[in-house]
Amino acid sequence: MSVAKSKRLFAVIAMLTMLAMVVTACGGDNGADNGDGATGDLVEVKIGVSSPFTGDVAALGLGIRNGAQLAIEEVAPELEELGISLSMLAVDDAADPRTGVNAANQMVSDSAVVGIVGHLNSGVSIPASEVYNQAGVVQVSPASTNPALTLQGFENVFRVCTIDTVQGSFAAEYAYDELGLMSVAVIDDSTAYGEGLAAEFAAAFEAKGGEVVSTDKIQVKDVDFTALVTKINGASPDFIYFGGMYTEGALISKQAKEAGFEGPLMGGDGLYTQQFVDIAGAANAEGDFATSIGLPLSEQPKGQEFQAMFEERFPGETIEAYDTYGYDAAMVIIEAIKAVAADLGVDELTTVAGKQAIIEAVAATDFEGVTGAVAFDENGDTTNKAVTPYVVRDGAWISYTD
Ligand code: ABU
Repeated sequence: MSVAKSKRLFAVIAMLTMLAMVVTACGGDNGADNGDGATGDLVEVKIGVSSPFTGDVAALGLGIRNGAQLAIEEVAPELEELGISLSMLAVDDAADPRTGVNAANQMVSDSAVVGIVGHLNSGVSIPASEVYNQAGVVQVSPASTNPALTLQGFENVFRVCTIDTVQGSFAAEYAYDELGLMSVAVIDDSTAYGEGLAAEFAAAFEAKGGEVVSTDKIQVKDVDFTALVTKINGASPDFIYFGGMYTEGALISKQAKEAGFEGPLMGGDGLYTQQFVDIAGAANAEGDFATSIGLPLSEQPKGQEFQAMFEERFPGETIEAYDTYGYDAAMVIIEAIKAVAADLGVDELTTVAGKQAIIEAVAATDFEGVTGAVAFDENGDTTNKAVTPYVVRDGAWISYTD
């Protein structure tokens, strides 16, 4: 390990002792706050982080928090030199729109919060974005892929993940051209994400010449898909496309295979976690496909560096699909904090003008993140449109090109 790397890791470990006292596992106000907006001579600044820390999709949500936490802990010593005490305010949104809006209100009511990393679910990010817009606080989603999020005309809303228009058409092209799959049963989970992705996929698949034999809706938390998979089996499509998250997707795969369906199930980034394989059972999931945003960790420009930091900080934990996006989303806000501190002074950071300047600095983002180049278009969408196909082989997701 290089001297520079050792020093960096040492700085991270030293910060842990301090931040462990203010960062808890499942939400609540994690920032050191003495009530007057200052910590000693330092100006107290917080980044809000909200995603599901509990519930069925907590694996992905906790990964986002881990990534953001790594970024905040990494730069905190540098910001302290500038007169800024930076901490994380982590609030569980439970993947629920109403809980997410409450989380958003809780975070923006703390005047030290100058930016939000969140949320995972598009169905949470979209209503919560109204709260951030009203409060004049920047939101950078690491994972919400529904196009509508950034089409609301809100200048404060950004995301570092690409969108489902890109992901859905990529999946359709991939299934039809690369995998030679010609007919599909489409299912979605009735959420903003699942509905949007399934519709994008189906339209693109039909445009290629593929046949959509059926379209069905399920609800999040449904567990019995017997009637649905029996109906799909009767139509004998080449595969099932599911727009939704891994919990329901895995159960559909399991029940379809157990009912004798021989084709694969395919879905989007909401399936790309080992949890999908574990819930479906490795034998049932074998050969299933998912697309996910960006590049595999091993191909992300700073993926190996991130992995080393992660394993040091969270020993025994798994890096999930959005951890590096949570890290880059936090870094987007951190870079903006630094720019505004230099332009206006640290005392302005938590004012209305300071938060507006942070929004403007985020819009001008241009740096090399862990996931690749980070910059935004006029809507606040990332300019990085990479999507990767994955397949389950021997009980684990691998990049399909491996
Ligand atoms: N992008 C997958 C999961 C999150 C969402 O967009 O709802």
